Amino acid sequence: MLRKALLVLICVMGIAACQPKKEPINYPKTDLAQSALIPKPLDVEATHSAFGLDQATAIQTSETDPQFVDVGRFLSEKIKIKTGLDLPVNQTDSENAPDRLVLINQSDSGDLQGPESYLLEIKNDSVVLNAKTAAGAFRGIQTLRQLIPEVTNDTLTEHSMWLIPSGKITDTPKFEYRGSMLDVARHFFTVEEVKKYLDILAYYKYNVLHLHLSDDQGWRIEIKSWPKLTEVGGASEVGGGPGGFYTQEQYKDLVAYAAERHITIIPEIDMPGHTNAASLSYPFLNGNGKPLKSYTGTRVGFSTFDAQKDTVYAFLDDVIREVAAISPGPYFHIGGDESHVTKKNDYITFVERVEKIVQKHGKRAFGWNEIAQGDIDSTTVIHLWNEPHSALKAAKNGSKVVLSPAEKTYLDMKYDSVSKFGLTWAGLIPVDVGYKWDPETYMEGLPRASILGLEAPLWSETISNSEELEYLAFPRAIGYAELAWSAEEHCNWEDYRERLAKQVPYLNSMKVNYYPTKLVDWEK
Ligand code: TNX
Repeated sequence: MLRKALLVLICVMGIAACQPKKEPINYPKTDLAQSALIPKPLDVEATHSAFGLDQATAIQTSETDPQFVDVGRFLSEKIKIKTGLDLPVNQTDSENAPDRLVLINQSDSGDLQGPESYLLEIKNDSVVLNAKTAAGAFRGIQTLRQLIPEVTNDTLTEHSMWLIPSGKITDTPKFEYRGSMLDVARHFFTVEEVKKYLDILAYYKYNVLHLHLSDDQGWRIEIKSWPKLTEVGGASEVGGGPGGFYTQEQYKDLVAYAAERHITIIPEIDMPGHTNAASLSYPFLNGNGKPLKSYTGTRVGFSTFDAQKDTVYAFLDDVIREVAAISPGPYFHIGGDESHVTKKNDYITFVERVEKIVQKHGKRAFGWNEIAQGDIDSTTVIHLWNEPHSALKAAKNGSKVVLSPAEKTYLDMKYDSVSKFGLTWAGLIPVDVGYKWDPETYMEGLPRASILGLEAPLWSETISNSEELEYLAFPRAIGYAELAWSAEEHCNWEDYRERLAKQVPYLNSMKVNYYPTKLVDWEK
């Protein structure tokens, strides 16, 4: 392996030594700083030449961490889809030395600030990506993917060559948590639909997908010890459709697919309210004293678990144990929102007991801001959506806060009065309004150190398939990717809207049904 590494090094330092008499390529002038990268990187230095990606290019990765090899393979696959080039990964040998190399190195350089930081150096004959972790390398290759042009320049050589502008990019995220949420409870979304959403999130450097797995209208995750949750509770959705659920195998497949993209899935079982489907499956859970019926409307706040029964907590111990066992991420979201028919004392008792169950199963609890009414642990994360004062209270006690203010980040709010899908209770959120705010100063009095990150939730009362999901999510989710990653001084609407316009080829290649807002001059 050492010999191979040495060979690669020699090749990079002097391609001429390995490949005698190759004419140097006369690269045109470029400007890396003008590239339409989203999220905008921390620092970009252009060197005004180019790297020529072509069939004589090979990918070489660190091999000590197998995840770096996976990153190399992921890049090769995406290059193949975009250009048709089939670049070998870690197959360099002396007879077949490549002309140009993409190197993906594990590095401990002090220039790399955090686990997701990366340095990308693009020269004539090499692209060198350095990162401390495979997650950092994965974020770096998204930048590289975005830099590969749609069109080739075949006037330079007799074959097709994709010119990548040269220079150096130093990049690191603003927030460690950059998420979106998908409500698969109001309407069910299939494994394939969720995978497509994950693909697009990964391209814009998201690292969390929060799945809202249960609500009044449906229960979406198989629980082996309580099978009626999906048999009964999974068979409905808003509007009377068939519903659906993920088997544990399917959920594990989603978790693994997300992990390949360095995205963590955070499961949410919403409680004690939003629980009609669970109580319909097992009526002893019900605490609202009313007869149970399947619910396919869109009202909230009418259901509750019985917070005083030990059997309810024994049930929840099973549910949390089973879901936690197939969710490798650090968090378990317990919901906690809009429990309007749970008595305040019962609500507090409930949250405090469930938080302990989550911890017993090795996870940190996470909940909508209402849970701060309880005496919650400082390791529990508060998910702000509508009540800044409760998030502030929890932050004072040491909790981290994830920001999802409805008026700014709710992907299910309509863009404007003619939007086809969406709700309006938190206001209209046109693409510029969703982008033009500063998450670091949004909540007065909340110290920067208390902010874990940003999440854009997509509730699904008004949408039921990928096309409708994409209409609401895009392009807004691309803007939240930038607000969550890029330094505040780089978040500039005029500059962003030009870069957003240039996402059309990618969005079209993915067949994304984005909303073509008139606020952006979309590239034809
Ligand atoms: C409020 S935000 C809810 C959801 C709805 C959403 C619709 C939150 C924690 N609860 O139950 O689906 O509004 O926009």
